[in-house]
Amino acid sequence: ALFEYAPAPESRAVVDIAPSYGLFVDGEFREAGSGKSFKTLSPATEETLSEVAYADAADVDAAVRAARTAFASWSALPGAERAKYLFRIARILQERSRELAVLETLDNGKPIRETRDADLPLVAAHFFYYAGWADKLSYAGYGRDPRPLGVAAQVIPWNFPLLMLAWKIAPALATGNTVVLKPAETTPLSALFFADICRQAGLPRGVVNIVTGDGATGAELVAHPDVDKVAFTGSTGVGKEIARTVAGTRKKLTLELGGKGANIVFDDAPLDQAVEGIVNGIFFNQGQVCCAGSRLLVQESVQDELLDALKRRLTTLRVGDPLDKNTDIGAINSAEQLARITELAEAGEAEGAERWSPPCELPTDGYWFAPTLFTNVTQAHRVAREEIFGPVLSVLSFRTPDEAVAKANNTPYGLSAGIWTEKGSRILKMANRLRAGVVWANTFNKFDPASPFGGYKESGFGREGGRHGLEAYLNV
Ligand code: TXE
Repeated sequence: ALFEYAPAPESRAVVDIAPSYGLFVDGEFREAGSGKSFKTLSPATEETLSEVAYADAADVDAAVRAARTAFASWSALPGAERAKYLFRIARILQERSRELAVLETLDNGKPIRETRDADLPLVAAHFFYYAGWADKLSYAGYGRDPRPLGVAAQVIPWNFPLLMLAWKIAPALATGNTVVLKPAETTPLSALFFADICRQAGLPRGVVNIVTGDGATGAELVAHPDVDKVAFTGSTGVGKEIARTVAGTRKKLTLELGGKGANIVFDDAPLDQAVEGIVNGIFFNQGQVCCAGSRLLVQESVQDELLDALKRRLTTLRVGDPLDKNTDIGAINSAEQLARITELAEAGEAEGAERWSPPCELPTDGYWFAPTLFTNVTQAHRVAREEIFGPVLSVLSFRTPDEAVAKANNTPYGLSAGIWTEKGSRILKMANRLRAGVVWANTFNKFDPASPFGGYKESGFGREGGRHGLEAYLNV
């Protein structure tokens, strides 16, 4: 080991994971009709955490029916009444945040430092934020009696299980819709704990339903004829498939898909600060972030200096036990994801890019990938074009702002970008020319529920968060 340090593991005992879980339909947990189930495991150790019910078409149908029945009374509630439930949920999320942070870290593999300081605070903030909207929709110009869409089918990924749930469920409930949500197959547990929180908050039965399962379960849900709205976050391929399913139906659709964000560093940037932003941009959540700054565009005159500083910083990152409070980089979420990252990194080498990682010992059990830097990258390389969704940074250089814009925009995606410069005027000019839904300046991966988030181009359409996030769930 490069550094000697005392491990400071968070206590696993703060969370009580049952050996098995049912689906959450119409306010209660129940077995899948078929009796089928699947295992969810800890990606850091490969130990089984629990056995979870597998929903098929009949279970999905029961959940959609429950949501439809609940819609009549939920949508008729005064906004102030819906707000009370959302505030209550937000407070319970805060009260149970330590338990939920440990749970999320166990099921997902991400460091406890992140679930504790980023995921959970943002989850609660999202419910507080939309609770505040529930009784103010008419003032916001959505009419005296704003019209919810009906039953929302929501399919979410594994990289931010509880946060993506919050982004989906909070605005849907605030506007009077009811929900059937399907969490990802590798991270179903926090959604099931959330179901328990709904019960604890006294949320009327059927307003929130959770169906656990895989892609086939998601496809059943999206195709269900009594769904009014589909909201999806996940891979671009599945997003396109869902768009085809929904085409020609009455269903409204929002998609939040992949990205290949550029972090652009100009020669006048405070380089130490930029290094921290670059590290946060690509190694937060092991790089499994749709808006990750996975391409570094650095101005040629400072390239050597910046790369030296960046490499020094990478050698200080601690990779290992996600429950250790000192850990910076945890486990990759699944064997499949690890295989995808490995394949793309190997393609980078085969295509002639130069691969570098700091010396680090990876645990033997579980799914791990060392922080990785690719230099000598051209725009044609796969590591510069494809979403890797792992702790892998591809470095390109530029000379002029025009060249930086052209390279940053040279991607089918358009979710995020970062600019590092002391010049305010340059920030504004660049931000206007970057085809990305969010542009950070002298920072990266900053989120706020009041700020709309979403993509250009193949990163999807529709916005989540902010006032714009309401429009995805209302007939305006
Ligand atoms: O995603 P999927 P995967 C990207 C990232 C990653 C790649 C593959 O590049 O390497 O996608 O990840 C459900 N109809 N992102 O395979 O399959 C599935 O059960 C309806 C970016 O895990 O898209 C899960 O709940 N639903 C991304 C959810 O879709 C279907 C986050 C996401 O899984 C379905 C995740 C179908 N036909 C991956 N097939 C981001 N934008 O943040 C699967 N699902």
